[in-house]
Formats: sequence, structure tokens, C-alpha cells
Amino acid sequence: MKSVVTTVVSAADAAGRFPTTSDLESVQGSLQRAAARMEAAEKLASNLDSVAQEAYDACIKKYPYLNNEGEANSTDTYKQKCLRDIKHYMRLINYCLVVGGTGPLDEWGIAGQREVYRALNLPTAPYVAALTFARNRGCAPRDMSAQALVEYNALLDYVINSLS
Ligand SMILES: CCC1=C(C)/C(=C/C2=NC(=C\c3[nH]c(/C=C4\NC(=O)[C@H](C)[C@H]4CC)c(C)c3CCC(=O)O)/C(CCC(=O)O)=C2C)NC1=O
Repeated sequence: MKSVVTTVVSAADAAGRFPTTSDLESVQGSLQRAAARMEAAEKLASNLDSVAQEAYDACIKKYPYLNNEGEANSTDTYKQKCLRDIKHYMRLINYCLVVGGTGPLDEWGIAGQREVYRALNLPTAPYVAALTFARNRGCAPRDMSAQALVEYNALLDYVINSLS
């Protein structure tokens, strides 16, 4: 599993050197943010189903044509898969918050996603709309502390950019 620590250590290792001061500073920075990330992970996990449901509802509201016959939200199976896909991204975000790096999203969410969606003829704009809704919905201190929200939003931005 990739984390901030393994990323820095394996990069130094591949270059045949010990981690530099700036390598160690980047690990230290990440560890200092760990408490905020853990808080975000915990709050997201306890609310993940409703966060995903709201994001799904918002994207279908923005793109109602998806409900038309033959479109990607037209059957019960498609609806379930759409909501499931959004949950996948939220779970991967949760995992990234825990490990302190984007490894889980990169490896399981983002790698190959464009090819998959193209092959299935799925538009990516609704995914962007769903995740952007979640990005604008989180509120500090109501949902989590300001620091935790920064960490959570940064990962949402990361996925949104990968799909935009
Ligand atoms: C862990 C990471 C991960 C992701 C991200 C993922 C996505 C993913 N979504 C899929 C399908 C699907 N995804 C959707 C989604 C949508 N319908 C809509 O109206 C919107 C455009 C969108 C929701 C925002 C639909 C309808 C299908 C089925 C498409 C088909 O069978 O033709 C498939 C094809 C396999 C399957 O049918 O289950 C994959 C791989 N799978 C993964 O393992």
C-alpha cells in the first residue's frame, strides 16, 4: 500500500540514497496533518451513505436526461450502479485520508477510468457534478473541523480534476 512514508522511502531507495531533509520534511508535514485526516475519515465514514445519495440525487437533478429510455440512469440496475460508483469514489477518498496519500484513488479509481467510461459510453460530466456537489456541501464546523474539511476537499478536488 502506498502512503506518504512508503512513497518517500521507495523514491529514495530507487535512487540509491537515504531520504533527504526535504523528503523527511514532507513526511513530517503529512504526519502533522494526520489528526485532521483521521477526523475527516471518521466523519465521512459515519455519513458516507447519505453523502453519496445526496451527490447522486444532485447529479441526476442536473442531468435529468439520464433517466430517459436507453440512457445511463434509465433502469434500476443502472441507478444502483451509478450510486455505487459514487460510493466507490467516496470510499477511496476515505482510504486516502487514512493512508495520507492519493495511492488508493490513483490505483483503484483513476487508473483506467476514462477508458472504462468510454467503453461503456458513460458521460463523465455527471460524475463531476456529483462530486462537485459533495465538494460544496461539506461545512465546518457543522460536519467536521476546518482543517479536516481542507483535507477532505483536497481529495474531492483531486478526483474531480481527474474526471474533468
Ligand atoms: C473502485 C473504483 C471503481 C469504479 C469507479 C467503477 C466504475 C464502474 N462503473 C461501471 C458501470 C456503470 N456505471 C454507471 C454509472 C452512471 N450512470 C449514470 O447515469 C451516471 C452517468 C453514472 C453515475 C454518476 C452505469 C449506468 C454502469 C453500467 C453501464 C452498463 O452496464 O452499460 C463499471 C463497469 C462494471 C459494472 O457494470 O459494474 C465500472 C468498472 N468500478 C470500480 O471498481
